[in-house]
Amino acid sequence: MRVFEGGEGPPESGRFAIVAGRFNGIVVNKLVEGAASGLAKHGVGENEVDLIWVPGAFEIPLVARELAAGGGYAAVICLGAVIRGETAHFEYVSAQAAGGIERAGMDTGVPVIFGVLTTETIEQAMDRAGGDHGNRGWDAALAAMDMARLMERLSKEGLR
Ligand code: INI
Repeated sequence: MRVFEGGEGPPESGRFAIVAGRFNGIVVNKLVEGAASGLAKHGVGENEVDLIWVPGAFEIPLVARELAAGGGYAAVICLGAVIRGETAHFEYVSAQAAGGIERAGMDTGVPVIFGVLTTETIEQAMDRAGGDHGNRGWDAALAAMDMARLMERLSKEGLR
């Protein structure tokens, strides 16, 4: 049996994009910091990372898709914070973000990573943005490198 997995560290080549929603910026800034340090600690140079801000999580999918389709990125990392306590349209914003981010990856064949927090309260969001429950931005960066490496490997093997 042949087994394939991405593993740790960056791919041999390829840049990374981070698409971040400005809404709930106090949380999302921490996610961006987590993602940037996750990439840096694994040897991705600062010049190999582009950070693109959009108004909120609702706008992430469009930009993620465009970047995945045409930007030459190994992976696109989507970061945002949708907090139920703050909005009546939580369901719409979170569902659009999740579905659109998934579609961006499926449409383009480029890993598009879901690092959007969907929580009940701002406290829960802060816990997951460098607080007691780690940093989802860091986790998203690791998933991006893992998937980028896996795709590179599958390409080399002629499996995609
Ligand atoms: N955007 C978020 O990223 N998080 C939220 O919690 C949120 N709330 O609460 O509404 C939110 N709304 C803005 C939305 O993403 C769009 O930017 C806006 O609707 C314009 O299209």
